[in-house]
Order: sequence, then C-alpha cells, then structure tokens
Amino acid sequence: VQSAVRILVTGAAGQIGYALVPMIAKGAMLGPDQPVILHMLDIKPAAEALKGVKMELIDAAFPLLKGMPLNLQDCLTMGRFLTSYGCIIAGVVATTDVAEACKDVNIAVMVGGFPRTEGMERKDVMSKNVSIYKAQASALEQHAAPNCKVLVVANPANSNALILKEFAPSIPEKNITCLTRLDHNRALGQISERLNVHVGDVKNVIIWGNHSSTQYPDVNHATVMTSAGEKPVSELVHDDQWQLHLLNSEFVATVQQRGAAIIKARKLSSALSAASSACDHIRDWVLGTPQGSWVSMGVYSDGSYGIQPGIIYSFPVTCQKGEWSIVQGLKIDEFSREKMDATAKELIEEKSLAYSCLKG
Ligand code: NAX
Repeated sequence: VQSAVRILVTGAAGQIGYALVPMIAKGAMLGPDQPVILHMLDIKPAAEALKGVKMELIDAAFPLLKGMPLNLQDCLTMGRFLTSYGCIIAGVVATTDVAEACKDVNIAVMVGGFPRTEGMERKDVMSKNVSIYKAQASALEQHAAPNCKVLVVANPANSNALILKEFAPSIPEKNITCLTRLDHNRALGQISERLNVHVGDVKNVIIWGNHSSTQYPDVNHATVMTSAGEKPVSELVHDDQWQLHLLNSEFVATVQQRGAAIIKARKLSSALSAASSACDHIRDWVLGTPQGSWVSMGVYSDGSYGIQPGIIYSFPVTCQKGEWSIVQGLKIDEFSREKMDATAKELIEEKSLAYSCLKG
C-alpha cells in the first residue's frame, strides 16, 4: 500500500465540498490507487452538517479512505474505526479547528469563504475573505507539510490566493494556485457542443486572467482531433454555422457568463462541475499534463506575456513531476492583447482593494 496523502478541503460542509469529497475518495484527484486521508474543515455553525458529511463518507465505504494502518497519535487525533480485520484505521478528520485541519496536509483545497450576499458591496466581500485567507495562510504556514500544494477555489479566487501567498511565506510561491480550470473546462464543453465533437478530442483552450467576468477565454490555439488529424478550431468553424467572428463574441460571453447561467437555472451556483474541475487541476498538477496539451491555472505571474508580476493570473501551463510551467511563445493578436490586459487591470485593482482591506 502506498503511503497516504493528506488532503485538506475547507468549506467541506458546503455544496462544492459535498460534491468534492466523494470524488477525492473515489480517486478522481490522485488516481484509484492512492490512499488519502481527508481533512475537512468548516466553521462552528456548520459543525453538525460537517459531521453528517463525515458519516456519509464512512457509510459510502470508500476503499481509498480505509485500510491504512496509522500510528497511535494519528488514530487519537482522527477517531478510530475498526476494520473487519480488527486493526485500527483512520481516514477522515472533520473539524472546526483550523490548526488541526492543516496538520501535515500535503494538498490544500481552499473552498471555504464568505459568500457575496444580496446588497453586499465588493469591498465588504473582499474584506471578509481577506481576513479568512490571512488566518488560514498562517495556519498552513505553521502546520502543513513542507511543499504543500494549495488550490484556492473560494472567490475572489485570484485575490484570496494572493493573500494566502503573502501570509504563508515559507510555502513556495509556485505551490499557490487558484482555480480557473472550471472556466477552461466550460470552454472545452462549449466547443464540443457547438462542433458536435467529443470533448476529449478538444484541447488547448486558454483562460487568461481573473476568475471573474473579465476573464478571457481564448480559442485561437485550440484544436480538435478529427479523422483527418488535428485541426485548429478556427478552421473547423468555417464549415459550421458557428461563424469565426462568434468565437470572439458569443463564445467568450457564454464562457464568461456560464456561472451566472447555472445560478439562474439551478438557483444555486456550480458545484459538481467546480468539484470535478478542482480534481482535474490537482491531478494534472501532481501527475502531469498529457504530451502536447496544456491546461489553465491561476498562478503567480512571472511577467510572461507582459502580465505584471505580483498578481495571481490564469495562464496556459503544462505540468511535469509536480511542477507547472507557463507555456511560452504563443502568438497574441491585438484582440487578445486587449482582453488579457483588461483582466490584468482588474486584478491589479483587486490587489489594491485587498491591501486596503488588510489595513482596515
Ligand atoms: P457554500 O456556501 O455552499 O459553502 C461554503 C462553505 O464554506 C460553507 O460550508 C461555509 O460554512 C464554509 N466556510 C465559510 N467560512 C469558512 C472558513 N473561514 N473556514 C472554513 N470554512 C468556511 O459555497 P460553495 O457553493 O461550496 O462555494 C464555495 C466557494 O467557491 C465560493 O466562494 C464560490 O464563490 C466559489 N466558487 C469558485 C469557483 C471557481 O471556479 N474558482 C466556481 C464555483 C464557486 O462559485
């Protein structure tokens, strides 16, 4: 048996958490053979709901959560379960204590946050989340395993990740990322639907910038595998009613507004697709992207493509041996340049808002 990986999910009693933890336990994040110890954190008012999630995880009898003999200290911290063989095993920590939740975690998926409710100003939401992410950064800094990989899902995702980076200086900046993979997957899904091709045959869309409505979903480099070989999406849409110019208008707007469309239809925000994308993000980061394809991740800008360093910006990346690298040398046309700069500008503004919230 491989040694277990500890995965923290914050906001685990929420709707994304509820969809995410079973996916992790079934192997969607790290593969079907990797045992995991799930650390689930939520706040005190959600403690009962969190307990319920833990009960369901036990009831689902997921093999990856079980069968791991641990040392006595682990068992005492995490509660005890008896296997049919009578040995002590443990696989789930459910807690409202942030230090306990962060203890020795190898991967942290930060879903918990303060939601924007009706009538709330942007600054108020930012202020609430900045303080949550400052506190959780310190807890990860003190208690997580060295080289812990962090994925921030909670909004404003890019700025929350930036605050986390600032207040967890011992975690390498390359280890702190935010989720734009849902937007990436939405773009793949749109192309697949519109061109009537298998989504697995579409690749290399890009989400540039912020996980907000200023994001720029870019299909200029996207391709589809056809019976005649790999074809650029732009070439294929010529033969379709979905005209090329729509790629720069309707397609961009559909992807940017997809979250709002889900809320309108479901009366709740995206949960299963967000959870599944979080698994995709970590899986590709840890296990690598397939040869010739890239994915979108919110990462700390190093100045690539003229994007100001010091913000967390979504770029196309490839991953190998647990490290991401920004895909270099892509041709950027004038239209794209404008969109990429507009979303960077929004992130720079968000950064100064976040810092003004920190000062109080
Ligand atoms: P829910 O409100 O259902 O769940 C959030 C959970 O976080 C709740 O259980 C709450 O008690 C908990 N929480 C609040 N403060 C906490 C803290 N300090 N520590 C630990 N837990 C805390 O929201 P849900 O629909 O699950 O969405 C979670 C977050 O993901 C939201 O911020 C949402 O905006 C964001 N999203 C981000 C996406 C992305 O692609 N980056 C897409 C989906 C989603 O909208």
